[in-house]
Amino acid sequence: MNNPATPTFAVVGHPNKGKSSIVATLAHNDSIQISPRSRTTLTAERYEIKTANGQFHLIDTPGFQRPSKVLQWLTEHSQSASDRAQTIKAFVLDADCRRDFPDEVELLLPIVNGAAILYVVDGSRPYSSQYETEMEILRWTGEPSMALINPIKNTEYVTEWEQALHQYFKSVTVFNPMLADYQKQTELLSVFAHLKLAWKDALLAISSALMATEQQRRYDSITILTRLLEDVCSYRVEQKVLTESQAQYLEPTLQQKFYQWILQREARAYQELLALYTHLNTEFSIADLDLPSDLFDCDQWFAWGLSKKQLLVAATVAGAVGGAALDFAVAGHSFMLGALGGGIIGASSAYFGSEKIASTRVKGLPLGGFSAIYGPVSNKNFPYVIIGRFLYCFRYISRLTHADRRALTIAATDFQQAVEQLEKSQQKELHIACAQLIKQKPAPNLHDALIRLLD
Ligand SMILES: Nc1nc2c(ncn2[C@@H]2O[C@H](COP(=O)(O)OP(=O)(O)O)[C@@H](O)[C@H]2O)c(=O)[nH]1
Ligand SMILES: [Mg+2]
Repeated sequence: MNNPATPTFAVVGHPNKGKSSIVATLAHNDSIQISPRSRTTLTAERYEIKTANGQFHLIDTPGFQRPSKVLQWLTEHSQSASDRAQTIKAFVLDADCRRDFPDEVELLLPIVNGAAILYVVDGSRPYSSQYETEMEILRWTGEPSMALINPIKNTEYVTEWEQALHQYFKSVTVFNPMLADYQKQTELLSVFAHLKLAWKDALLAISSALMATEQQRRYDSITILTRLLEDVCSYRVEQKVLTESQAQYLEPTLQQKFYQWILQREARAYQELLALYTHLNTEFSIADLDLPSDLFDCDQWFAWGLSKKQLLVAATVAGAVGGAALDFAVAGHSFMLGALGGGIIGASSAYFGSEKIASTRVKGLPLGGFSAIYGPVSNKNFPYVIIGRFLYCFRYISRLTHADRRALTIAATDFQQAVEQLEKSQQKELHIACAQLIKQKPAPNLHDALIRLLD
């Protein structure tokens, strides 16, 4: 039995219309079974969505199997419209009905117990009057309801569906569980707030809590990135050796150890992102995305980090090229690039240490022998590459709905655009923070500088 104060929705409809997908997306639960085979969901499953301002429940149900026979039973057992809700109750309690119509009993039971109705149809398949039987049965329950058109393959029949559904439902909306972002999800709850006044305050409070959670997740994502940057930019491997030449000989080994650690640290950040967005069953690897995946191949860096022009700007504002002589407002201006092009580009690539990511140093030890140290990263472009890769993965993971078990594609140049869209002072703050990281100095404004990249 439902607590009548807890907004509860039964997601119902024909088999294979995306009911479980919609529940997965709204419940942020990627363990819910979704399948192209019908009758994957055999019993009604309740999912509790808890927020700081209260909870709501979603009930995934099996699809209608024999609606005509069910409506026939109902009609035979009803005298007039005034007893229809009672007749539905009698139907779910009737032992013969439970045996003959297990799916319908399973899907109607939560509604009898006070759940509101979300009726799901596929907008890429034509409407037909066979659905009227299902809608008629739902109308008999007398419970508040809303229709969701899921455009599974395309939107070809959406208009036709809208016209038909409006005959049975006060509210009809297109809802694609694969793409529905946070706004679309909370919008759905807000619409429902106006369909059932008893739940209005609760649903509006839940919507605002969900919005706040989304903002918090964005903030926490940047915390994950900030820690990642601090870790990868300060990391070094060290090994004791007997002679200086042994240290040089060791460089490839140290380098490999170093690279491996950085990659593992980066992968850990992506796992943290997945967990933050409750994608607990999603396999994710940056190597699976259709972009250069080798972090240590500097030739591929323009796919991730700043453009050449942006690197020049960064070098300028971080104070390495031309010092105070270059005003940030003109840095990167096409006139300046044209006039000074070669020289400045050369200077900035010297500033960024174009080829090497890090190098080996050898240090004499007080008690004899030497220490070979690889790292930390000296290439000033490196933080931007890490940021670019992270933002790419952030966009992927934060937009991935819990119904979507496939891969998304996202433009690789997003990071360069995000930097362009910052105000000059914000760009400057970012460049200075990145330069501080490479200088092994504290970068207190790093989090603030990074979070603006999400806007
Ligand atoms: N492309 C696409 N496929 C969808 C969408 N919604 C559901 N599907 C697919 O349709 C099939 C049935 O989905 P499911 O949620 O299990 O439907 P249910 O039987 O109504 O619970 C699955 O293969 C889903 O991946 C959608 O919006 N877009
Ligand atoms: Mg299902």
